[in-house]
Amino acid sequence: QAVKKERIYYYEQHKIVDNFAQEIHSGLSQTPKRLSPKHFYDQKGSELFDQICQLEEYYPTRTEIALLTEHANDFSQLMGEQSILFELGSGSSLKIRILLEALKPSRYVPMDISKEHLIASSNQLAKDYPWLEVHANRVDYSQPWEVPDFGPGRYNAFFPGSSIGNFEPQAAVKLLQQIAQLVGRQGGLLIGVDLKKDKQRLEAAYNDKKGVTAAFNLNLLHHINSRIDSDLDATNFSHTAIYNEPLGRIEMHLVSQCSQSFRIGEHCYRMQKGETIHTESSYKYAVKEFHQLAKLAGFYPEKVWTDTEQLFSIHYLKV
Ligand code: AVI
Repeated sequence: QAVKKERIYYYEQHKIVDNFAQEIHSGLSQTPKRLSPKHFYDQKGSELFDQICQLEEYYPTRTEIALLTEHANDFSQLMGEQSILFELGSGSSLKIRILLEALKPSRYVPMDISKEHLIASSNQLAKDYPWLEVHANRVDYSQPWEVPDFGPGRYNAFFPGSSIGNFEPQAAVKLLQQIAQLVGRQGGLLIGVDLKKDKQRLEAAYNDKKGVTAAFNLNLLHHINSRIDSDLDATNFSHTAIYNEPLGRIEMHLVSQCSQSFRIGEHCYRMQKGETIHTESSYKYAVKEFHQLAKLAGFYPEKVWTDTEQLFSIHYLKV
């Protein structure tokens, strides 16, 4: 059921269950301990992520924006005008603006977990592009979701930022399958994917000199403290990010600086000095590898764009 909010339509189709405390407990009960990267993004975490995107070492954002700007005409030819455009994890408004201006879709359907962010950014876009109908959908990708049916038309989805890399490959295939269903036959997906490259460059991007990525990682502990009564002390942890070359992924961890025990809610946990909590994986895919993944999900690769340094790729996939 759509609700009209100022300039936009807003939908919250499925009941989004808040499993925060339970997810934290289940992650910290595993060996090795792990927490889902989706819990990075409270207010502070989202601000820190915006800062990461501006860092000199963090090449993905500016490289993707340059690619989008350079090839905007290609996208409108491939995806067609007057289409229905979904955006997954509508985080960066700069990227979507490039695409909206090139494609001039009749409907824009941003999908995001954060209600406040979703409504605020949707209203701003609706204000700046008065010709655009905006249908904001609140969605948690880790729970079953569906979006309203908009009837016949050309459906395309946009999934920028290499966020697909934060899913385990099996889960990534599942999510791509859901997107294929969303856009239907003849539909397409424009997706940004970070490329494999040398270890040094990758590790520098996740261990920036200013320590913003470290603050982003450690903020997960502050986020837990703010939502659950606990005696967790973030100063007992440090940030590390390493490239796990055999698995093709950057791994972020929080390293326990001492032997410690802490309580979160009614549960107690122990950690040895040097033991870690695995907080994020960021998979990197060579073009061919990503094509394989996309095919497993029922897409076929139509076109791919990369920058001259081979840092980042944008794929257009078709169902
Ligand atoms: C959102 N995601 C694609 C980012 C990444 O690069 O995996 C999250 C991030 N983690 C540390 N820096 C940025």
